[in-house]
Amino acid sequence: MRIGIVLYPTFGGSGVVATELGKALARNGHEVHFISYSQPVRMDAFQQGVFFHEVMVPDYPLFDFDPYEVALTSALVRTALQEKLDLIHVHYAIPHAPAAFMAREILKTKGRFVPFITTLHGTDITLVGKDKSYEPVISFAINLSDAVTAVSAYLKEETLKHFSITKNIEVIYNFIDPIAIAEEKKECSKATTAPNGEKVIMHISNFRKVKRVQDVVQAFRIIASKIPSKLIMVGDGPERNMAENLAVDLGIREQCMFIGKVKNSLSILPCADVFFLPSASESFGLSALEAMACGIPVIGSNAGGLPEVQIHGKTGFLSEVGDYQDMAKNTLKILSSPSQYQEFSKHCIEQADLFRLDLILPQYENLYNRVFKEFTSF
Ligand code: GMT
Repeated sequence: MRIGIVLYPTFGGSGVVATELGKALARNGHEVHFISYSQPVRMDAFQQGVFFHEVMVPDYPLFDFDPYEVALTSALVRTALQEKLDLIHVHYAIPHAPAAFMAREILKTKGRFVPFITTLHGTDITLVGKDKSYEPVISFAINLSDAVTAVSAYLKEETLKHFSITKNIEVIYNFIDPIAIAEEKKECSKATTAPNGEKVIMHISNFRKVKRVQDVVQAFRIIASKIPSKLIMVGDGPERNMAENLAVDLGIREQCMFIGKVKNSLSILPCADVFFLPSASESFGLSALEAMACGIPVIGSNAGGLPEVQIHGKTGFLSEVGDYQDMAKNTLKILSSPSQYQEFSKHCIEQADLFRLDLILPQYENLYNRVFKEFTSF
């Protein structure tokens, strides 16, 4: 098949999932065309069957706000015609689903029938999509998609709760690629991050409010007061300064490393002993899954889709949102004995194995085939 994939090219989970999905589809013989405003971060080397089309938004002094959706729609129409796309798959509803809807309708007027699938990732529903400024358009674009998927059962329920949805939403979980993990694992050396054998607590995110990075720092203070440890904070975003200042105020700044954005989190994850994801809401928690695949137990919040990914008491622990004291207590429990830690680590690898790429990829391929057949049979 010739598939167009629309995505955010940045470090966020939806972009990572979309890029890894596209690369895997190309390895399976499909032709994949990524369409975005810049090259996806995880699309870093030439790969047979993978193409990138940059959406250019022309500068014009009249515009206070660049009409990205219009430029994206035009790019979709152009790419679909030139590359003879069979199907378009958009990741993150805003503004990708409305643009794909518009492109599909324009293509119809040109005698080309190109269905589109929308994958909901999280904040496109739970934070941004719900906002009244976007809701009517998002509801419409979801209902008029040729198929809709959500990355967790929680996200599906949230979508049904907050929008008037007439379309069936299928759950297709996020995935990990064991081959990529094995390759990246070689990159990281604990000798540099924890030279004196300290335990390493790690958090990776875009440092938005929803990630509650302050809870990571607060919990770390308690952990560090009991065992020699280091905190590695990976990523960047609006809450980074606050977290760094908090570390200073708590007198633990020396034990914390704020390293900023890392292109591929898999390259640093194996340096961790415990991974923290205390979000206020998390539709899936791809970074937690990646940590588990590396055998790293997860301390998280009992929020959103996280309980669908990790098992409380087996692959880590889930606490109530904001209860950093409980999170610290649970971390110390995991780290209290090497044999206990090994048990958690083993369960993490087993649990992450249920989300292997080779189990998830056919679900997308089946969906593509079904949608393509249904759409072209009219
Ligand atoms: O985590 C973020 O804020 C980024 C966001 C994105 O769309 O890039 O992540 C969302 O999609 C990921 C991939 O499906 C999920 O693993 C994350 O849980 C989800 N984030 C939230 O729901 C906050």
